Amino acid sequence: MSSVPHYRRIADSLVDAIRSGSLEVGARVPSERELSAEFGVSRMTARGALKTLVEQGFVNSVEAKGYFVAASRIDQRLQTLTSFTEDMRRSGRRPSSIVLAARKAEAAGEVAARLAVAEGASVYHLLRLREADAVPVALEAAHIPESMAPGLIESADFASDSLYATLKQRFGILPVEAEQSFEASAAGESDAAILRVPIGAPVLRLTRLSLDAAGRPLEFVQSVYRGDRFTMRVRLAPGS
Ligand code: 16G
Repeated sequence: MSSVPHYRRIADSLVDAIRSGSLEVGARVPSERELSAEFGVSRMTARGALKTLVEQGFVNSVEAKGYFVAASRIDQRLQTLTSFTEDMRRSGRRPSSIVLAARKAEAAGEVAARLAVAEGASVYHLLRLREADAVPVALEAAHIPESMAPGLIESADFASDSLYATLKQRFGILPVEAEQSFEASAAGESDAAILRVPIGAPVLRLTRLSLDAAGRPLEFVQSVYRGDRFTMRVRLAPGS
């Protein structure tokens, strides 16, 4: 008898089927009843296997309908200072955006402090729902001092244009250094509606402060990333 618990063995064999493509994204996963018959285990064991797969993000549970193979997660490398557009292209996905706000605003509070501008200074506010293969995956609220890129909002259509590419091509500036933070959180009512996840679904709250080559703050971004769509990955160097 193997020491691997039955539920684990069943979960592993379903993961193999998902990885090999014999169970495709969106396909229905065998039900508790079908798994218990196929593997000769109790319904409770079969349920344990399905629960494990949901927790690992391989399948979604749809109430009263069953279990379905989830779209695979976006493998987000954190080593390099790249844009959403570049990240999605690298992972073989098509990026798009829905612009929810693109306007001039007065810097206040944390935004002013992080961008090191005076309260009331003019900043661009760009709020975008970011999509990967037309699926909403992140909500990004960027603030950019107007003085860094005068006319930025008017000079591009951010439904299709990349912010970083626009900054580079039109203004000759690039973020060359950034500090990014991550916090686990739960989607509130409005984030949930925009990201099309249930209220309370896991999300990551990210902030990024990017600096240009001269060390000047270029953008301060507060983002909400869907917890079920990303794996954040970083390579660690040996400690000293
Ligand atoms: C990334 C950045 C964001 C930046 C955006 C530009 C985070 C966590 N990431 O999503 O700061 O504004 O790329 O993307 O904030 P774009 O060039 O595709 O518009």
